[in-house]
Amino acid sequence: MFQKNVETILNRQVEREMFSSNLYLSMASWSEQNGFDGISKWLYAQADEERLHLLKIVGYINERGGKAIIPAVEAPAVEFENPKMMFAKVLTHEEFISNSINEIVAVCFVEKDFTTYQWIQWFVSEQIQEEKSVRTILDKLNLIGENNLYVFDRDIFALRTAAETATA
Ligand code: OFO
Repeated sequence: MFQKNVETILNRQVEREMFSSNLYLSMASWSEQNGFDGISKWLYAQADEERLHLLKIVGYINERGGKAIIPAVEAPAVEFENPKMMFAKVLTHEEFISNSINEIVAVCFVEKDFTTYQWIQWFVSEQIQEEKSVRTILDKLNLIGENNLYVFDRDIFALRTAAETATA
């Protein structure tokens, strides 16, 4: 049986994934406006990925006989200081999402919903990868400094492709 508390916290996650997708879309758009085409491409792809996450949760809630709610979400920021500060925000946000997923795991455990407990493990692993790839980007930004952003922007998409190949 699908417990109400599990349904509620999964719907909360639908909202958070939708916000994540919009946040990265806004960052992608800012990057495009400011000439960072590589960063923008990375963030557009990330926004698409977050949308897939929310669709996965919507599908699961409905499949279990619950009711997925498509929410209105808070508007994301539209201005960012620079790529480094922006990616620092991405990391903070992903850490928030990891905590949010862990809270779902905890609710599944309390409710003894071991089906959802097992299903949500995909998100647990995904968060490890997402945090890792953003940390790699921040390390590179720290190494190259502000003067070599052109090179970083040219090469950033290769980092995404490399991370995807490693986890395939
Ligand atoms: Fe960035 O993460 Fe979705 O889950």
